[in-house]
Formats: sequence, C-alpha cells, structure tokens
Amino acid sequence: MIGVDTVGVAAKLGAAADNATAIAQLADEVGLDVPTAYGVQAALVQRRLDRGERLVGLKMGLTSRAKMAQVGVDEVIWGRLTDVMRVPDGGTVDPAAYIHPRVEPEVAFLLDRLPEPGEPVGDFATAVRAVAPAIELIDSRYADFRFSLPDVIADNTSAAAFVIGPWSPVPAGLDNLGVLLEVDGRVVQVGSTAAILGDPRRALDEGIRLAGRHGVRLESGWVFLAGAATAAVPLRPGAHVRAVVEKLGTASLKASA
Ligand code: OOG
Ligand code: MG
Repeated sequence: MIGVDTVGVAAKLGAAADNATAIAQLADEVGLDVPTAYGVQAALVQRRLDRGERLVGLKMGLTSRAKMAQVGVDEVIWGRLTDVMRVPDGGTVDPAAYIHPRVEPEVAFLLDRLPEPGEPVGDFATAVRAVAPAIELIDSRYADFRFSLPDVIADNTSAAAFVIGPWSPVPAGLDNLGVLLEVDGRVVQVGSTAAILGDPRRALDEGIRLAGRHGVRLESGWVFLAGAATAAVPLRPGAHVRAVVEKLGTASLKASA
C-alpha cells in the first residue's frame, strides 16, 4: 500500500513496548493491509536489530482454535524472535516491564536443514534437530489486548519474551501430546498438540510458506514456536508458571513480585 509511513508506525509500537504503555489500535486510521502490516513488523524488529539485538527465530500465532477464539482473529500469523526476548528456563521476568503480559504453552523446534524456498518440508527429522516445551509471554501493545489482523501483525504478533525448556530428539509422534499450563502449581489450561493445526509439524510448513511470501527465509539454528495450543492467561506478579508437554517435559518461568 502506498503512502503508509511504516517506520513511523513502527516507532509508535516500539515506544509503546519500551515504555510499557498501551496505544490505540492504528490499522484503520493509517490504512494498514496485511502486506503493509508485515512491513511495519519488519521495521519494528529492525529497531531492535539497530540497537544490537539478534534475530534468533520465528513464531507462529493463532494456529489453534483456542487462540483464535480468545483474540477474535482467525488467520494464522507469524512474527520474529530476538535474542533479548529469550529468558532462561526457570528464569524471572518483571511483569511491570510489560503492559498486560500473558503466558501460553508452546512447542519449540530447533531448526536444522530446511528446504529451498517454495519446497515443502520433506523429512521433518531433517528440518528439525530437536523439540522442547516452551512458554511464550505475549504482550499486545494495544489497549485492552484488542486488535485487528493487521494490527497484531504490525505489533510483531504480540511477541515479548519466551522460555525454552530442555531440548529432546524429535519423538515419533508430535500430533497428540497432552499440554498443560500451570500457575502456582494449579492447572489453568489443558490442551493437546493436536490443537496446533492438527499437528504442530504443519506449523513449520505454514511458517516457511507465509514468511517466504515476505522474503523471509528460516535459518538453521533458529528457534521456531509453533503457536499456543491453549488460550493465554494473565501473568500476575509473583506467579510461578510451568508449561508441561507430554514426552517433552517442562519449561518454567517466574514473575517477580
Ligand atoms: C497474538 C499472538 C498469538 C499464539 O501462540 O497463538 C500467539 C496474541 O494472542 O496476542 O502467539
Ligand atoms: Mg504464542
């Protein structure tokens, strides 16, 4: 779309994140369509790279019905992950550094040898070196965590932080593993990896395809988040959060009080 100041829009979203202050949705006002929104996302992430962050992966969003229903957007989306967003397993985050942080259970892939652009992932075990349970901390920069499809794409799909649990070799089946999200020892969300596009391996095909449309090629060594299998829950000060994925184990995170 001609005439959208993608760098200017990205600066507003970047400032909202830096100051942990919500802003109003802006897609309608500035006339963002989906391709332009991905352009804003690229500019938003470029601000981070300009201050020394490194691109370390890609995340999928809205790959499950539970997530689509929670936010009222029903298209699969993708965003970019940087090294500064990564929190060590068992590490602590300060909820005050975010606007209205939420946590969700994820499955992570460690990418290995990927097909040429436009080619499908032939052998998953060649494309993916290892898998892990993960937690994503999302924090929409929009007031009340409400947004349209182009709004959330421009906002780097609400990406804020992520935790990767221990890596395991790719198990025989990934398509029906139980998923739990626990807060302070209580189960708050229950799901299955089957909720992720029927099989989280499909999320990788989608990621390669959708990012490829915008000239982004996934790289060996990158982390890939397949998208949450359940709805996200608010991260309260002092909370202890665990994501448990059957056969893969646990990733955990603490929120400072
Ligand atoms: C958008 C990001 C969605 C997922 O795993 O589905 C996402 C949001 O819910 O704010 O990360
Ligand atoms: Mg997510």
